[in-house]
Amino acid sequence: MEKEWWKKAVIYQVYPKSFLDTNGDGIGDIKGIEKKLDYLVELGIDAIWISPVYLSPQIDNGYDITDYRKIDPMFGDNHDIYHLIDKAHEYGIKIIMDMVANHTSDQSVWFQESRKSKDNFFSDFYVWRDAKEDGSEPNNWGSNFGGSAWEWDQNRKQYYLHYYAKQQPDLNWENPRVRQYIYDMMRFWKAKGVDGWRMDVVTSISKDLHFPDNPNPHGKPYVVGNQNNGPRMHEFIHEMNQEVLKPFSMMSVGESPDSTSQDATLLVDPEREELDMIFTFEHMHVDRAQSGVNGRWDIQKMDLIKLKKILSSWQINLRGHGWNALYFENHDRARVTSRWGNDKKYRYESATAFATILHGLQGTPFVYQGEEIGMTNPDFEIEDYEDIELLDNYRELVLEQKTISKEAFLKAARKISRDNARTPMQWNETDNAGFTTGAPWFKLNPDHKEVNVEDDRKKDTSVFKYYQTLIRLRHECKILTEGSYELLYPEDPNVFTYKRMLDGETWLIVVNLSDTQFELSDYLPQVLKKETLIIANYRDRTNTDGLLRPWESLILAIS
Ligand code: TEU
Ligand code: CA
Repeated sequence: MEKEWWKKAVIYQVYPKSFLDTNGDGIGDIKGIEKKLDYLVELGIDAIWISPVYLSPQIDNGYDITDYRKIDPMFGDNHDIYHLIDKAHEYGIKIIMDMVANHTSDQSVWFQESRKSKDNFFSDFYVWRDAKEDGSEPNNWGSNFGGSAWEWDQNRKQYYLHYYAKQQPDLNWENPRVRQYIYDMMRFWKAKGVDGWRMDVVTSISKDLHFPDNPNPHGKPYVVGNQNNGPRMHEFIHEMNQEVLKPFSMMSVGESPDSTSQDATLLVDPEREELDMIFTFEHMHVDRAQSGVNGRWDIQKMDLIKLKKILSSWQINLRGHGWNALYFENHDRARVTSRWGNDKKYRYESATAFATILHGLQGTPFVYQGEEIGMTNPDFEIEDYEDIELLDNYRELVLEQKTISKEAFLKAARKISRDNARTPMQWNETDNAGFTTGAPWFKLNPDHKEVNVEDDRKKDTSVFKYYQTLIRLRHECKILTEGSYELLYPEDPNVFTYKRMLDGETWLIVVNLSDTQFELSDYLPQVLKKETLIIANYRDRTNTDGLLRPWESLILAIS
């Protein structure tokens, strides 16, 4: 296998539950992924990251795992995934599995045993602490899904820690046996042919064992914080690298909610032998109000100047020190066309504009299912949503604490909630969009009559075709993988312009992220000897004359 194959690759994320159902039970399955391999080959991607398909009670859609080595019957069986891995490899596609090792499901045998007593083999597999004298939680830490991060266990008469739902107890990585069990599980999947790992909140595995209270400026009962980059994080990740990733050459991309481009270099510096890439959250918070009482639900208009600044800092600070993972969408993010684009009047244009920004950068682009046809956020009502994060936060903030109105919460949910990306994949214009012949587990986006794979691919303005070209460029043009980066016009609030340079060649990426038009020449060098259009999302663009129209994007080779 080519070393560092992922540097030239584009990786496609499948959220299996919503991808394709092949047995009519309304839930996407592993056979559904296999059925669409030829579609993915046509798109041109190199690897698939599959969100969790392991045995799970599905409290958090599979991010609560009961058995790491067993496929949940809802998705098929182990044989199905082995078959998929082999088939994908025949097509030249690599398989990246999701490793959720910060926590398990409370149904896992490890936890079931752990809660039985303080002195059995599994007792120390989780983070248990005594109550304070008054019986309350060990500290004021909050869970990401609302309430305390501690849950009382009547049997052990102790609290256990859970950064997410109370059905997702956090593993105790201080215990070497926990770590060895995880590494063994990773070797098991390597033996089945898995090529790499996406590591769920891997920066949370080391806890601050002093358990200090979090600062509480708004006087809340519980506060989320201090969950990442704990004291032994680098040590644990390095150990995992030495035990599994390096000897078995597995690719790794770690989810890293709290890293800035400065601390990221420690995680991805090849010499430190930790991870190949990380997913930062920094650029995804440019529409979050600072110091809001309601966390992610206090939103504001997207700040393009800030987005440019953050993406540029990652391009520059990681260059020569580590590799970027590039994304705008995944199963935790809304559809970018609706979130930051104009999904009504300029859906095709804004979908391709964001794609151009992302695929023009240095790093490995990740495409989330449906992003390649410009799928949008559905305008759901509260009753339509399924996600535990959204529903628990709604109950706590709107109904209990009343710090945000129902209207404001719903407005935010329609913009940024995770469920926006989890509606079934839209394959065609039929009633269930070709996703299932049964009753879908989750409501479809009503726009599937207009927005679907079959129709998109027939159009001149096809988001899919645009992605095909971008992905081909990533494979063929060294300047995209290796070229240096320079941001132009950092203070321009509407247009994102940057240069990539390699061996005397310069590419200019110009993307209008607004409904307004501008003089294109304002964004080009004053003297242009030669210009070659590499890609453009307005089909009538053949040269650099005229206006830069709403959401217009282009890549030019210039000299
Ligand atoms: O997400 C981690 C994470 O930080 C999210 O809670 C994020 O803050 C939020 O979704 C933004 O709205 C990972 C998984 O990707 C997510 O699906 C899981 O729910 C979570 O871990 C727990 O496993
Ligand atoms: Ca099914």
